[in-house]
Amino acid sequence: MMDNLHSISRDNTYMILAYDQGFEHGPTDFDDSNVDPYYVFDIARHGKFTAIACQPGIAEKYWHGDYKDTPLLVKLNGKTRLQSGDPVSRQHCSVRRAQELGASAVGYTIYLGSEHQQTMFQEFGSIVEQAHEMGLAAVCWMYPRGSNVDDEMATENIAYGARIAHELGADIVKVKDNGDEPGMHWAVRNAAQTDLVVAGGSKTDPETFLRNVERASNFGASGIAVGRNVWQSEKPLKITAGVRRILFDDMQAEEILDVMT
Ligand code: FBP
Repeated sequence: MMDNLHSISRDNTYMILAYDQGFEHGPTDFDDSNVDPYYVFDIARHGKFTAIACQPGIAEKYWHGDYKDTPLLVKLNGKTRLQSGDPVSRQHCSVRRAQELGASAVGYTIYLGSEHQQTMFQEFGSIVEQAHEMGLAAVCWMYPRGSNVDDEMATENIAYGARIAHELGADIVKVKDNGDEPGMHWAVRNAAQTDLVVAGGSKTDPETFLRNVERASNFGASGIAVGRNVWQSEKPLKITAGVRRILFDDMQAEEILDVMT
């Protein structure tokens, strides 16, 4: 395992807080509290997340002082919801800039099946090369999406994405979980030596969310990289404590929910 994978994981497990939704979705995801990056950085620190993922502008202005206790994962591309046609997300931040900001890892989203997938493969390929030269980990957000994709959540497409991320050299691949446990295990197998983590999705109730985290652990995911289910929660640190117990203490969602209620 490369050193920087160690620095964004604990016990070979990732608990990453994602905060790039302001770019991807816009202010509709935010309320009066979580619109403030400090609010989310506080959750990352006090909740003992193993890394925080954000865009470079946020990292530059907010990741300082005690917030640096949480390792930094800088996203190098992004697209908005004000974009039509097959999805493409181009690199807007260099690996060098991410390193200067203090990142341990860099992230990049690929839309598998988009007419523009080759552009994203090429950009991510160069990112992997540069990141590894600089000792940074390369994380691939891999989402099947576009005119060639009938079902973004089909097991076959998720597993295909996991494999491509592995073959492109990603250290970590982040995918959505479609709830099909054997199918997701197949995706883990296809990711092979690339660690697979799951995204959280739009906010659901704590019970469903914690059961999803438990399922991810069961099918062999190396952790999670979630956002809205934590920082949109009324009790973000309580939900985070539950996630930690599942990921690091092998507790069942059931046991945690008993204590939580
Ligand atoms: P959530 O846990 O809030 O779903 O975040 C995971 C994530 O991958 C974010 O990093 C990203 O902004 C978002 O989902 C993109 O998802 P989509 O493109 O499906 O809206």
